Amino acid sequence: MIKTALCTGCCFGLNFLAIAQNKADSIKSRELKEVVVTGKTGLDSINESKPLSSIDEHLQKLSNVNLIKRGGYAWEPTINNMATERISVTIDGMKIFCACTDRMDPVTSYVEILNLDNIHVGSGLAGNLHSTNSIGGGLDLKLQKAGFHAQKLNVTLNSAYETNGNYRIIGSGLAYSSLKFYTNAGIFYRKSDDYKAGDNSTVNFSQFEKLNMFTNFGYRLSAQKSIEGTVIYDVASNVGYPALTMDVKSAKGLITSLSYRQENISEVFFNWETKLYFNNIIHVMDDTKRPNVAMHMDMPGKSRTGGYYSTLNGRLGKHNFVISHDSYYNQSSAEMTMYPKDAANKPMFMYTWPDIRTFNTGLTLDDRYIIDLKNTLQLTTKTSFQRDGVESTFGYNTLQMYYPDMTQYQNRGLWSVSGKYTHYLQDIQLKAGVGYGTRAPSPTEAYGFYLYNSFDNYEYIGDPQLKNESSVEGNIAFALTKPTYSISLDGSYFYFSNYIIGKPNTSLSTMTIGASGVKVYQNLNHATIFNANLNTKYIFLKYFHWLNHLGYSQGQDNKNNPLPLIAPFSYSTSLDYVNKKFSAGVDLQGATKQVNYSAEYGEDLTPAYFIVNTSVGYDFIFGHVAPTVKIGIENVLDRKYSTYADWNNIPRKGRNVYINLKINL
Ligand SMILES: [Cu+2]
Repeated sequence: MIKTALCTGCCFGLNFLAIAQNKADSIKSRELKEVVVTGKTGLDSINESKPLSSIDEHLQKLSNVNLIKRGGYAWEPTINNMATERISVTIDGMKIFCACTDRMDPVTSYVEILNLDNIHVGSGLAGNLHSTNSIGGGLDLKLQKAGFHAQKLNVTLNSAYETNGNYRIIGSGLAYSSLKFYTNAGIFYRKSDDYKAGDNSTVNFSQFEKLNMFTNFGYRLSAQKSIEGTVIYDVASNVGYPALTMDVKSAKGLITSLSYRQENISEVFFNWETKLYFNNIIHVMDDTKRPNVAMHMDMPGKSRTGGYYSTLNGRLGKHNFVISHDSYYNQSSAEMTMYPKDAANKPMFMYTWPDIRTFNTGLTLDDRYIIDLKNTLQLTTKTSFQRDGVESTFGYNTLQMYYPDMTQYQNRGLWSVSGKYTHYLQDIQLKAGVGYGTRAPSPTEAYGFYLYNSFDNYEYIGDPQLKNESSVEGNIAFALTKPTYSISLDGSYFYFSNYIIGKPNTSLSTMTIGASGVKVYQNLNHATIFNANLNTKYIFLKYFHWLNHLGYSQGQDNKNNPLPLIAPFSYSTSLDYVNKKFSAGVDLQGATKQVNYSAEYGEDLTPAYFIVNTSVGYDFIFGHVAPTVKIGIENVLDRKYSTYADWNNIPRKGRNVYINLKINL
């Protein structure tokens, strides 16, 4: 159902079929282009053990993606051990920014798995053509499009139940295609109570509820011209965050776009797409259900983004190129009102994001030069201009007390350049790349005001005068693909200058009761992050697939101390039996002890763990109706564990039995 595309410009880790495809395609230079762009490959419904898993559950299977968890819902994705401020997450190329100062609402939380055709994961500086301000990589969530084909209507009904948390999922999707018009539409609902950890203890405040409505349409104006549109409305309500001190009353996202597309424009230009988009995110936090709240707080946040991009694809001789221009304007604001217990005292009001405005406009050039059948060279560069500041006079005056010579708005120039060389030698593919890129401080890093971080128990203040962070990246990858087995190894190294991170400032006093102190974002002279992945696959007795993954990462600051939230050595192995209608699998996932943790940022030693999961699936056919049933047990051994990425060590789910049902009508 959902496919995962991994930019082969970065890492091989995910799927060996992609590499095999690359190999086959390398024979014809024309097809090579298409493969290198997205390395598109699939985890189709029969091969996926849990088709109605959340996007988060799906993402965590990917080689260089991890997820930071603060509860049962809306996990924060990281790429190459870099989180929201260093990566780009887009929906069909649209920029969307979270409305929560506590990172409760990553962009991935506003879509549903059934909305998606595939997820494009790009590693590093050249990760995603639509990304801005990203160093670690980009996730582009590609929406389902029925497309202009012969007339066809497809309706699916989906339902799932999970025992742990009494988790219910129901949804329906529709896809209609014709030569003139197509549409996709869907409605999806999830609701879970508190889940239980491995020792059968309930993790309080881990409940959630989510409703998602989605539609996409396309209309063909002529043989080569078409318009397309998207509307997504997503509401999460009563979402608990057991790792944080607050929950969410409601998180609403409205995401819209309209685009114009023209194909086969001339001999040189074959595709031109221009998209206008607007999205509005409204986030309301809630602490009224928590016991023993020292001081009740109201903390609403909102984020609105309007933007456009125009992308032209062309081919000239041995050059396959993309020219893209994009602009966006974002308004992020969040506030906090504290109500003292003694009603005689007045409520205190603060702008935590003082109506922050960001305008960014940039030009991307990408060229893939096919030197010959065995060698290609790709060069990508992006130059952008950014103007950001605080629109609220109240917020500006407050920040000025800390930075007397700050200006209300400021301009920044950003750029990145990267190159990648690929060599094909029979069954072997070799890649080597280098790059340099910069990013502007995020709204929190530049203008955040007394944002409490429950991880290290500090309050954070931004610095509008931070320098841009920059990084040099080097990466290599090797892949060997044979009909029955494959091996791939990849590594990336980032050397940061002016790395942005919060450091304690003892001259400032805290506002939150019980906080350890105040940290201010600063530029560290340098920092490094290293990632390596090994993947193997072996197919035997025709139907058995044995996959293995090993991952290792390291991150250090300028004093060789560990950076926070860097994954320890991790491993997974899975054995699947896949025969036309029947599939079954067992897998084991684990990590070693997190030795290199950052005590300074609130981390402690995370013990080693492993868990075992198992599943079976069958595709039935009853006349015109084709139900697919998947049943599985997660954490079969009911282990109580948490990983390095679990905020405040909240334990993960204990044993969970699930059933997924999908009916094609
Ligand atoms: Cu929030």
